[in-house]
Order: sequence, then structure tokens, then C-alpha cells
Amino acid sequence: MKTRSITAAMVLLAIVFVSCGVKKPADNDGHSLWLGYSSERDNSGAVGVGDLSRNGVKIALEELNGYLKDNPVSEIKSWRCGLLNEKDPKLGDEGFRIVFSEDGDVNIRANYDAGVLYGAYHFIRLCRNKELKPGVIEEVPAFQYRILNHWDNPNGTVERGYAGKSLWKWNELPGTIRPEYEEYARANASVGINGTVLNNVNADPRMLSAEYLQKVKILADIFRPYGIKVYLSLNFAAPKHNGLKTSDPLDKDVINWWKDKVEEIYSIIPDFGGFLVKANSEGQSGPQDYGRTHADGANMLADALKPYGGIVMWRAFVYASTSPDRAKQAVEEFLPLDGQFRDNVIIQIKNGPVDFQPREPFSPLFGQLEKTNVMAEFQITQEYMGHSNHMVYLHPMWKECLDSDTYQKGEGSTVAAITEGKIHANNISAIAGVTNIGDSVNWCGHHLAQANWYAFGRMAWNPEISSEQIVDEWLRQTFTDNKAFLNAVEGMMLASHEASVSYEMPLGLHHCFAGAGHYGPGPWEGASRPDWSPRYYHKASADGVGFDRTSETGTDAVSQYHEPLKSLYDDVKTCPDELLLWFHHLPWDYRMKSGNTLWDELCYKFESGIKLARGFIDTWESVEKYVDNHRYSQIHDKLVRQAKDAIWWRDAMILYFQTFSGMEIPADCTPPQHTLDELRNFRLRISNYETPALDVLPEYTLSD
Ligand code: GCW
Repeated sequence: MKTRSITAAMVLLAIVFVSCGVKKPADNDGHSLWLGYSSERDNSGAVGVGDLSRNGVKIALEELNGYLKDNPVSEIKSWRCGLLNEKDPKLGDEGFRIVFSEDGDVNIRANYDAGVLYGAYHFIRLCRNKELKPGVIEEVPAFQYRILNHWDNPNGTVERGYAGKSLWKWNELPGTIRPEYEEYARANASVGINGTVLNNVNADPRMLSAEYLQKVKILADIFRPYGIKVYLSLNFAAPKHNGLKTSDPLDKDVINWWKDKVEEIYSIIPDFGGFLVKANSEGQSGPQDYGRTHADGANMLADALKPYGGIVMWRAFVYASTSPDRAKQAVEEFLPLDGQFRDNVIIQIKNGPVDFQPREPFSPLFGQLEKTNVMAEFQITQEYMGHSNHMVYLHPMWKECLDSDTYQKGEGSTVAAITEGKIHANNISAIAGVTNIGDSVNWCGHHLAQANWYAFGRMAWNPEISSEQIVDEWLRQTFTDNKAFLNAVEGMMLASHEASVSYEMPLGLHHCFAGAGHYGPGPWEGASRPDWSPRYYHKASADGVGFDRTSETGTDAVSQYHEPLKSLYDDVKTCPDELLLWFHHLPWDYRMKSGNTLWDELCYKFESGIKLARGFIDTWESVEKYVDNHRYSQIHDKLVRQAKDAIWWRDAMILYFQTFSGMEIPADCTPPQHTLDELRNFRLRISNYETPALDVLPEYTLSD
């Protein structure tokens, strides 16, 4: 009897197992990123063409061999990669050509070894995504400079980093070399990233010292075969820190100090990329300290770098002017300087005019400068979107910016087209992402946040690729190509940015965060002056909510946009709902396009964010069998926190706004679980930059 029931149970188990058709994968700590196909490089199996000392061609070959040995593709009979005998101008410095013949021969060629490497990674990606077809593929990157910005400090902390400490162990370098340095280079090269700024834009002057340059050199040497150049953020006051009386960019001694410094850098790192500069912003020193302009400062550095081919990325994130609207300051300061910058200077502009908010209109500066190189800066680290606790796939947001039409030269003058150099005569094109990488085992603090690193690279190579394709590629390579898994998780990730906007700050609200840590809501904070505080930005009062940036009654920020956008944003009837409170201050009972009052619409928007975030947990639970236990449970815990935070945001925002509107929360919305007073008091405990631990955040019950 006993034996029979055991046998029956085993049969049942077998049936369940077969009907699922899925074997639970082994635990995976996420360290191998999307590159988990081969742990060992292989030097057998293929023919390398040309010089195979440690360079891109050699690495390309090892990658191909490693992949194809572990994952044989029956249609592929032989493979080769190497440099073209004669350069093909169409392929430029980094493009590649892959020829896959009908009889199974693969030939990957490029003008230079970085192109060969990108070709190999592209080819492997096609194999892994089962997209390989006989024929010819040619690709060249859209942007010349595709750069990660690390906000890492010499003491190992990372400003706005939520994935442990800095990857760079400055105290160990140059003596100790960690394997992560090369792993990092490989991951970047696999998605086409070709540059990295190693240190924080709030720059410690030590980074340019002889001692640190020796450390930087080690990283540059490791990255070089992967086609990656190293850049540094500089502190504009460095000459003064080094004993000079001034850091005035027109002072002879200062000019010579920088010339000598640049010469020293290139003697140590011959292919050094250049400088990233945050000047006269948030307390950083800059040329304005000496009555000089951004152009004076940038050009002085550009002249020093010019003989070596280096560039200056000069940030437009400036906060020193007295404008009553921060959203206008970048245009106010930079437009008068258009045409004054050297040709190796590029102005690095954040995607939106304020600061990496969940949703902003594109920065109008993209459409204003005509005789100056401009590039976009995106934030991969989730400073304003739940740190590494929230799953937010950011590519849809970045693409929304790049696809935005500025109308600078009529229709089609998108941010992408302008920054790619297609609209006016930019002579350099670039794109930057503030990275989410730290020394945590899974690199990004949230397994699913790796998708944003991947997506940034793919977008920098080709801004046309859709969000759907990128997330699909990434999931297949990082988890599984199981259809049920892909359908479910892609849907969840694609909805996540809109969810984040909805549960944090819908309808154009912005910067309603608690404290300087920017985690969680604090709409009651601050005053109505331009001091970075929520009350300045949302302007909630008895008469309504929103920042009036219209031409007649507001700050006229709308006039920084070209027609037809200016009128579209200016007119409350045509302004898109998602930017409504960015441009308009409206009464609580304002009638929305949907027929709801503004108050109800806000409540329903928050509710839709809560529902989405709650639904992500169900979606994730539905794919449990396809995911290893380790990643499954870590992601699950974070999705639960995300859904609780969604209710926390709504409770704080709506209960606070209710003190002005006096209106009721619609009955079909999730009931608040905390009082306004409780939430205000809670805020007092989370005022630093760190992400609070999951279990110290306010408790919420999630309904089924
Ligand atoms: O958003 C703000 C951040 C600062 C950051 C600054 C910048 C590096 O809160 O931490 O400083 O932007 O982009 O310079």
C-alpha cells in the first residue's frame, strides 16, 4: 500500500514535471550579467586574421570560440574575424561587417579592432536571440562617444549609487587588480560603450594627482583592448588646490598649469579621452567665480587637450543664476554663448530641464544651441525612481526624450537627430549615462536594473532600436528564452516606467521627494522659493496645484520651446496631460479631458501606479518556475517593497494635497493606510543619501 502510494506520487510528480516542461535553473548570483554564455575563453576552433597580440581582434576571436564551442549552431561551419585588408570608409572607426554565407561561413571584418570586437558581440547576440540569417550585416554606431559617467569618489563612496561601494578600489590600485575591472570592460564592449568617466562630477582634486594618475593608468590599460577610453571629471579649482593664487581660466599661470597637467596625463595614458566638467553648479567652482564665462573655462581646457585629440564635456546643469524658474536657467546661461565654444567642446545636457525626474519634457537647450556641439546625459542610476529597490526599465523614458521633436530646423529636428549631428554642423557626437554600477555582486543592486546598463549601451549604438526589442534581447540572454517567461516579464518591465511616474509624481508633478536622499515622498518640505524643495516645485495651495510656466501668467519657460510646441504647452487645452502640472497651475476642480476633476484624476493616476506595481508581484510569481531561486526571491522581495512604496507615495501626496483641496479620495481607490502626521514623522528618519533598508520603511499591507 505504502509502496503503491509512493509510486503514485512519483508518477504524479513526473507528470507535473513533464507538463511544465521546465527544469528550475541553478542558482545564479547575477554576476555574469547578460554574458553568462561562456565562463572560459577558448583559443581553438577558429582562424584569427592579422595581428593577434592582446587587442580587440584577439578578444573577438576568444569570445566567438568560447560561445560557439559551448553553444554549437548547426548552420555555422566555420568562422573568422579580423581587420579588412583595405579600409572601408563606410565602416568608419568602429563599424563592422558580418558576412554569413549560405554554406555556413561567418566572416567578421572591420577597419579597426574595436569594430571587429563589436562585430563579434553582435554576432553572438544574434545567435543567442536566434536571429541569425545568411546575408550581410553592416553596422556603425550613431554616436561617436558612448560614455558612462561614474559618480564615484576616491574614498569609495558613490554619489547616488545604490549598488554597494565604488567598483574602483583606489586604495588597492595600482598594486592589486581585481577581475571585475576586465569583466566591466567586457560588459561595456559587448553593448558598444567606448568610454568611461571614472570619478564624480563633484570632483575631488586628488584625482588629477600624480599618485592617482598611476592608478587610472592601470584601468586604462585594462580597458584599452576593449575599445574603451578613460576620462576624468575635474575640479575647476584644481590650480588653486595646487598652490596657485587663482584658477581664473584667463590667467597665464593657470593656463600653463592645465597645459602641463594635460601633458603629464598623456605621458601616462596616451589615449586619455578628456575631461568632464561641472562648473558653477551646486557649489562647484567655475569660471564665473572670476567673472569669466562657461566658454572661457571650457576653451582653456579644450586648448590644452587639442594637441592630443582629447575633448571637454562641459555640463549645462548649472545653478548659479537668479532666475525665478530653475527649469529656464540652462538656456539663459548657455544660449548667449552659442558659437563661442571650441570644436572639441561638447555641452552635456541632462534629458530634462530640471533634474532626472521620472518625467520631464526634454530640455529646451537641445533645440536652442546651433553652433555648439551638444550631447544628452541620462541617469541610469535611479536617484529619483526608487533607487535599486524599484524595478524601472528606463529605456522608454530615454527614448521619449531622444524621439522628441525640438522643431529647431522644422519637423524632424529630434533630440536624437540634433545630438547625432544631423541637424547642424556638430563635429563631435556623444551620449552619456550616469551609471548604476557598484561593487555589489550583481553590479546594479537590483537584478533587473542590469537591463538599464544594457539598454543604455544599445541605445548609444543605435537610438532607433525599440524598447521592446532591447528588453527582449536582454531577458533572453540574462534569464531564458522561454516564451511564457518573456511575454510576462517583458510586459511588466515595459509598463514599469509609466508605473513609476504614476505612483510617484503623475501629470507633470516633479521633485516631491523627502530630504536629500530622494527616496520616498516629502511634498510638505521646503518653501516656495527656488531652493530645490518640493513646495517650490508643486506649488500646492488652496487655489490649486502645479508650476505656472505659461507665457501670460507664469515664468514663460514655454518660450524656450520652438513652435508649435510653445503654443501647445502654453495652452492648457492642448498641453499633454502627462506634462500638465509642469506647465500649468490649475484649480483642484479643473475639468480634465477625461471629464474627471483634476483632484479625481490625480487620485486615479496614483491608483493606476499602485495597481501596476501590485500586479508586478503577481506577474513575477507566475514565472517562478523559470527563474533560479536566488534571483527569484531577491527580485520578489524588491517588488513587494516597490508596491508598498507606491501606496506610501500616494498616501503622502494625496493626504498632503487634501489639506488644500478639501476633496474626498474616490471610494474605488485603495484606502490610505497611514495618516499625514505619521508620514511626516517617518520622513525624519530617512534624511541621508542612502537607501533605507527594506524593513525600516513604513509598513503597508498589500491587498490581493
Ligand atoms: O541631481 C543632482 C544630484 C546630485 C548630483 C547633481 C549633478 C553629482 O542630486 O547628487 O551631483 O545632480 O548632476 O551634478
